[in-house]
Amino acid sequence: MNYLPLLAAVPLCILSSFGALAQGTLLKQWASGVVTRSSEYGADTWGAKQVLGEPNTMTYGDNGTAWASATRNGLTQSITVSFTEPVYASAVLVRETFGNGFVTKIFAVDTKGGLHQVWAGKDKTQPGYTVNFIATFPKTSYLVKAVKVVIDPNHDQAAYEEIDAIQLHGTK
Ligand SMILES: [Ca+2]
Repeated sequence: MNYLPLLAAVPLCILSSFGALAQGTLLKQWASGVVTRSSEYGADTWGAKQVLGEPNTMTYGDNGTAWASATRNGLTQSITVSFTEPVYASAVLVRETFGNGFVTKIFAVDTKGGLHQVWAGKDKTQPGYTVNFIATFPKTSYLVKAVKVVIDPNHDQAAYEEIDAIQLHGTK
């Protein structure tokens, strides 16, 4: 019996494991730019730019430090935000701060501008608290530079559906 192939295979396995670690480090980025939005309640407070950067809305409720659409209820709304480092994406975090439970779809935007739906479903986030809703999906085979979050403004008829921050999870 020849043991040589087995012995030779061991160092290769170790090497490839280390390689995977180096390339597979999960990067978590807060949104850095607004690409577009369906509407916004204001240009400054409640404006689309309020989703950029780290969270700064710490209490549940109608806060001008989060994005709100122009009307409390009505047509489907969306916001598209970009990130500094394109990544192979595996999750999107949406920080919900009012009217929680409203995310219906998430699209990834590849580096050529192509739109890919990566998540659709029931957002079970409960109202009353600021909550990080995290949508996970199989890692994309393409680099993602932006995401489009689609929301249902009619989820809470008594509230605006507000987003404080959006974070993209992925590997370089
Ligand atoms: Ca509403």
